[in-house]
Amino acid sequence: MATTKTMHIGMVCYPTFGGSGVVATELGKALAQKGHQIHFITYQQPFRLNTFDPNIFYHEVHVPSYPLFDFPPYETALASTMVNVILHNNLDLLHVHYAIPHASAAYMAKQILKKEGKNIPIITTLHGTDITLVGKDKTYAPVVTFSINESDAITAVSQNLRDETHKHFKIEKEIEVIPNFVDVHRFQRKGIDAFRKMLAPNGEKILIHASNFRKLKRIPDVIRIFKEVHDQIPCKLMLVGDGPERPAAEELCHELNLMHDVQFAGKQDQMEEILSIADLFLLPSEYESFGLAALEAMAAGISVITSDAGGLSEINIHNSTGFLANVGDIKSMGKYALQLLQNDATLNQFKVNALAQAKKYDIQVIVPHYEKLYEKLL
Ligand code: GMT
Repeated sequence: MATTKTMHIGMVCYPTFGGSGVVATELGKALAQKGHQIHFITYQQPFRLNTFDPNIFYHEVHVPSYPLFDFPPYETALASTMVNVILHNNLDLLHVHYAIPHASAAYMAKQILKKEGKNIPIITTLHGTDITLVGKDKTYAPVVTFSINESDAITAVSQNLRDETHKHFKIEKEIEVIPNFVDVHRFQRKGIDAFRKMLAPNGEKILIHASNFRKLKRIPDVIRIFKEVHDQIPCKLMLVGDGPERPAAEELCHELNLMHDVQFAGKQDQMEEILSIADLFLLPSEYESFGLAALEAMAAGISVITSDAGGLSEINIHNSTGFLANVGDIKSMGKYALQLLQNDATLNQFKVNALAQAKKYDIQVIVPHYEKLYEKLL
């Protein structure tokens, strides 16, 4: 879509491995390619911000330490950096991803800029745990509610997250659903046969899971689903990512005598290459507002087996792109996995369906919704 005006946009996100940072970075990169000037404001270079683009700028938030501070005031440093970046680069708007503490820091920056005679529209995109886990905790809830309501526009990444937000907070504004997206072209299967053969030299099926290994991802379920499959057919499991649940996951693999067929790949940023060798993606999470990792797998033409929590049923279509089961229903998920892996014709049809579904969430389809929203605000 051709836009009428080139915009100068501030993009605020968490830079670490996690869906919200991925979405913010990929959105910024896509907008930069369309000619907009994008200014990332965060405490560390976002991990997917790995290519040079003359339209992309990165401003690091420094939090000076001082012996008095047991808790360095990141939010204050962030708000001040926002003010400086907005003024020095004449930004048109500020888009913050993940409410805490980005929406409240943005509110503070907006008020400071108002005194300078500059009005800066704030867009807050809600991603999931900022609402469902952390945000509704009463330690944060009053500030989260206030700063979301003070945003000029609010978006949520799924209908489920919009509903959850209304359920837990008194939101007076409309929340627009703009779903997450994926660059389908980039995720097209690369068919790196040598890589596949290294992991599965005897033609074993490859199952894969990728996450930040937090409790909510239910890594033990991933391993136990794999065990159900492994008991029946030769297969391998690739676990991508790292986080607090990893030691327990390794222990469980030893306990179930699976270690020789499980690979812990650690944190990886070339997901498209890794996904291209897999047959089936597992995401049995306790909750996912959206499940970007599953969408990326589908874009690589991989069928997915997920729980039915949160917004997962909005992207994974039962008995078409993959299967859904209740959270914790390892037996059903194992049965569904076998149903696909033991029948190549069905598996191939599901893969085709998964890719077709991912195309509905292609970057080219979704990014214009953000541009339209920005233009409306300006
Ligand atoms: O899932 C995580 O642990 C990371 C988290 C984040 O904030 O980065 O992901 C959330 O945002 C992603 C992008 O919008 C969604 O795809 C994930 O489903 C969502 N995670 C949860 O809701 C648990």
